[in-house]
Order: sequence, then structure tokens, then C-alpha cells
Amino acid sequence: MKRALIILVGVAAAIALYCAPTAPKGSKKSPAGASDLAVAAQKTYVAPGDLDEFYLFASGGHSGQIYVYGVPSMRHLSTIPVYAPYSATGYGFDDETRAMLGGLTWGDVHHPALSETNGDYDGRWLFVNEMNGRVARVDLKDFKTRQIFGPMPNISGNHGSAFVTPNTEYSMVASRFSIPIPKGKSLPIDKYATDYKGIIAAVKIDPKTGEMSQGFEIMTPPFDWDLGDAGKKISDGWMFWTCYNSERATGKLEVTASQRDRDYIAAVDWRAAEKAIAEGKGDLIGGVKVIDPRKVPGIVYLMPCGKSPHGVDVSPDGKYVIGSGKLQGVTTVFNFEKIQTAIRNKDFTGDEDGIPVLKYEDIKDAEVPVGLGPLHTQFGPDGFAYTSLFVDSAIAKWKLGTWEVVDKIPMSYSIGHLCAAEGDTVSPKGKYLIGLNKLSHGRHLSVGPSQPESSQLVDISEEKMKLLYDAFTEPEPHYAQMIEAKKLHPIEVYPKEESKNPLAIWDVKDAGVTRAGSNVVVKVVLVRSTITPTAIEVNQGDTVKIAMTNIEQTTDELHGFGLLDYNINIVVDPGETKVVTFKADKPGVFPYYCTNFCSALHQEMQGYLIVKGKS
Ligand code: RUQ
Ligand code: CUA
Repeated sequence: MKRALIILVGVAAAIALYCAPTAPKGSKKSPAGASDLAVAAQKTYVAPGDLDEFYLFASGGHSGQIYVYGVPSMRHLSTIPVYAPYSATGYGFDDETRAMLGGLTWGDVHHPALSETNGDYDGRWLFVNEMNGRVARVDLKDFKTRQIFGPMPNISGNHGSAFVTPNTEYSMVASRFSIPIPKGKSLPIDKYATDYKGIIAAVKIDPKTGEMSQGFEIMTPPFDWDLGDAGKKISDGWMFWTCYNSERATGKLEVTASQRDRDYIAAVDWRAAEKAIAEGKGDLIGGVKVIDPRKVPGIVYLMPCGKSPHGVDVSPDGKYVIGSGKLQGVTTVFNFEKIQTAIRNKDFTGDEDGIPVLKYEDIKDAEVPVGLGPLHTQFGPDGFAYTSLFVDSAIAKWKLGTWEVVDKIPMSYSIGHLCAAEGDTVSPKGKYLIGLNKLSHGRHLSVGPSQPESSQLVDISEEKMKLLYDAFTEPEPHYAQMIEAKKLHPIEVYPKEESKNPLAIWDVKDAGVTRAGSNVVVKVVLVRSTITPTAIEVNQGDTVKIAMTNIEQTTDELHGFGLLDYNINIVVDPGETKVVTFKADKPGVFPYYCTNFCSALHQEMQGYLIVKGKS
């Protein structure tokens, strides 16, 4: 049946291609590297009722959210609100999520990091960083944000994050902007080179619960730390970060930070850092133990790399560390063993504020001529690497070990990150690669000046890469990770027996209002098709806490609670309890109603909050 459908679609696509006399206005010929359209249609078509093979978790940039897509269909399945309120799910309105946001209503999300066991995605959690010095944890059991850790002390602009170590011991963090530390101290900008500090840091993760807590920080010269990746297998225990502006310049960085031919990749022995902290070798700055490499040697080393590198990526076997100047035409492959040998032999060319600098020639294995503007590298299961080329607007495929560039495919337009199926783990899955492009112009219906970003799905199952599909995504997919769908087993209702909220009630007869002075607690039951109680009376000036339990145990039976004029919008999943506390400062009658269509009598699911005036 499925095969018949696929053939049908294939034939239909072929007919559409060859017979359409009037192609839609603006449509273009398939670009170079594109698949035969019938084949592409077959490979991306997921028949009604069928499921995608992979989940894609894409960063939502400064929307503050994570977007979930199915691959290969590229259908948008869900939005996980993380750092910004999201009224569709009531996120940021109830007490718990509002407290988690901590007064900030935006975050600039860059790098999702799926939790790992032995270097493979284990499907437990998704960590994601944002620029205001925070890391969040999404539980993949229910796709909900469960913790936002930070803003962390001393960190300014948490870009080099939220990369996890191979057994999710840490989520790694690095500051893009250097500032005087601790935060709150101000110094003139002409003190930048000497008195401003960069910070690289680690957030500790509880192996059972995923709960994050402060790990360690390391003080560095005022470089702009950019991106990182954790070592794996033989390089497990090490962490790598790129930086730009090793010139320690200020002002127009596009000029001032490009004077030197090389910047650095930091190689950090995080186990040694952990040990130094345990031995009390850190200085307390801003409430955290900070390691100063001048006083505690043996933790950080600098690897010279092409000017202003961006991504740094460790190969699946952990042997190679790949990084490149982002205006170069080559990407450099560093050899982990050579790095270790150079460190052992103290083969240094100098130091930066006490951090030894290794010799480029000693530690590199190859310069691979991938093309102009290499940014990020992902891996396939067969020893191939895929590097995104921003300036060339293309992806290069090359072989680890022989360093041969074997294929290139253009991207429309200006690719940034790229994401292969489990392509940053110890066992990449191949099959699909997604180019996360910065521009999309002209390849979709016009939606005005604010255009979507484009993500292009590429088939990497054969020797030649083939373009399969253009998908348009919310701004802005910095990084994304793709995990086999069979690794995730999300729940669909919160089981009643696991309910822990002390304010939860499971019977309408327990619903109602209790008062202690001017503090009012309202216990509410949401079930098709009544909000009980149907009227709530309070006095102006009361502090009102409404705890609502959706007592449904049926998939998809969500109920909402929209309270007009009070800016309250809660959505409660089946079996869930949510609490919202507010001051009833406006007198009058305020309707509340269910916001999620739930039954034929959904419209009847309503009630009134009556706030009696003071006079
Ligand atoms: S960045 S286009 Cu924020 Cu990850 Cu590379
Ligand atoms: Cu409950 Cu609509």
C-alpha cells in the first residue's frame, strides 16, 4: 500500500515536472545538485498516517524557542517554548514557568544539545543555551522545559554552549563577550586588553535527574569565545572552543580583530579542571570558584587556528579536531594524539596570560581544501565529513584520513550550521543532512520583508549528495540536532497516580474557594465540558491563587483557562495541574473560558470571576 502510494506520488511529481505547461510564477529549474524530482518526492513523502524517521530539534534563535520538525517530511510538529512566553501553551503565564523565566522574556537560543550516554544520544533531555548566560533543560518525556539555569556569574554572552560531554556530565559554556569580572564592576574600555576577562565554564548535570548546578569556571584573556565541542572516545575528557579577537581589540572588530593570521582553539582538560576545583584551587569570584590558568597550570592549552574560526568539531572516533578560519578556503584537521604529545613534550611557542600556545605545524594532520568560508562540520557513518561553506554557499563532502574532497552541493543561500542525522555523535546515522541557511530569498511565496529562513534537506545515502527538499523555518535555526524517532518515547497524558501537586484535585466536589485573610485559594477542575467552579467570587485587593487540574486521562484532551482583562492564559494537559497567582486589583466581572477546542460543547466551557469593589 505504502509502496503503491509512493510510486503514485513519484509519477505525479514526474508528470508535474514534465507536463506542467504553466509552472507557478517565480518557480525555477531545479538547482544544480538537486535530485530528480520524482525520486526526491518519494524520499521525502510521508504518507498520511505514517511517521517520520527522525526528530529534528532546531534552535529558534532569538525567538527563544525550540522548533521540532519531522525528517524527512520537514513538517513542523511542535514548538517547545524555552526562554520566551508562548501563549499557545500558556508557557510563562503560570507561577512555575513564570518563575523559571525569572523576569526575562527573551533569550537568544543557539545550540541544542541532546543528552548522551557513551557519546550517543540517549533521548533523555535536550539542553539549550542562550546568550543571557543561561542553559535550559527540556525533558524529552513530555517535551517541556523543566529548568533554566542561570544567568551564570561572570559569563557575558553564552554563545559557546550548551555542548554536552559524552556521558552528559557537563553542559559546557563559554562567554562571547569579555567583561570585567565579577559582573557589576565597571572599567573603561581602554582597560579591555588587560582587565577584561573571558570565561569558559561547565554546568554540572545530575546523571539521574538532569538537574543542573554550578560546575567550574576558568578565567581567560579577553578573547571572544565562539563555539565548542566535547572530545569523545580517545579525546573524552577534553573540550574544545574556538575564539576570535585574540588581538584583544575593541572598536570595529571586523578590522581590529583581524590583524593576526591566527586565532585559537582552546583545548581544555575538563577532568583536570574538575580535580583542581575539588582540591580548592579556584578563587571565589562572583560567588563561583574560578580557576586562573596562571596559578593552576595543566588545564588549558591554545591551538593556533586560521583567523577568526567559527565551528570546531570532533570526529566520531575522537581522533580529529576540525576547525577553520572562516574566511579561509581550507579547514584544518588537528590530531588529538599530536596535541597530547606536544603537551607532554611542552612543545610551546609562548603563552597568553599563562596559557601555553602549541605549535600549529606540530599538531595538524591536514588542511583540507573544502572551499571558501568553512563554518561547521558534521559526520556520516562511513568516514565522510560534511563542512558548511558560508562564502561559497555550499556543503563540501570529504573523507577523513585521505582528506580528499569528493563532492560539493550548492545551498540556497548562505549556509550557517548543518545537521546530519546524529552527525555529532560517536555513531552518525547518515541518510539525511540539513543545511540551515541564513537566507531564503525568492524560493517561497513572498511574505513581505521579514522572510523565513530556509532549511534544505540533502540525501547523503549515496556517493553524490542530492538536494531533496526546501523547508522554511522560524528564525533562526542556528544549530539543530537530529535523533532517530525510535529513541524517544514521550508520554501523552500525565498519569493521575503520579500527580504530586498538593493543590491537585480529581473530583468536582473538591473544587471551590478557601480564604485566609486576603489570600484566596481556588481549586478548579477542568473536564469536558465544564470549568468547576463556574463562578469565583473574590474581593478587590485579594491575592488569588488558582490551581487547576485537568482530570482527563485521554490523549489530546487539553483544556485552557483564559481569563479576560487579567492577562492570564493557562493551558493544562491531561492529568496536569497548573497554578497561577495574581492580585485581583481590578473590580468587575471577568469571564474565563476554555481556550483549547475540546468537545462539541467546548464553547460552553466558561465561567465568571467576580471581583467585588472596595466601596
Ligand atoms: S553559530 S552559523 Cu551561533 Cu552556532 Cu554558527
Ligand atoms: Cu475544554 Cu475547550
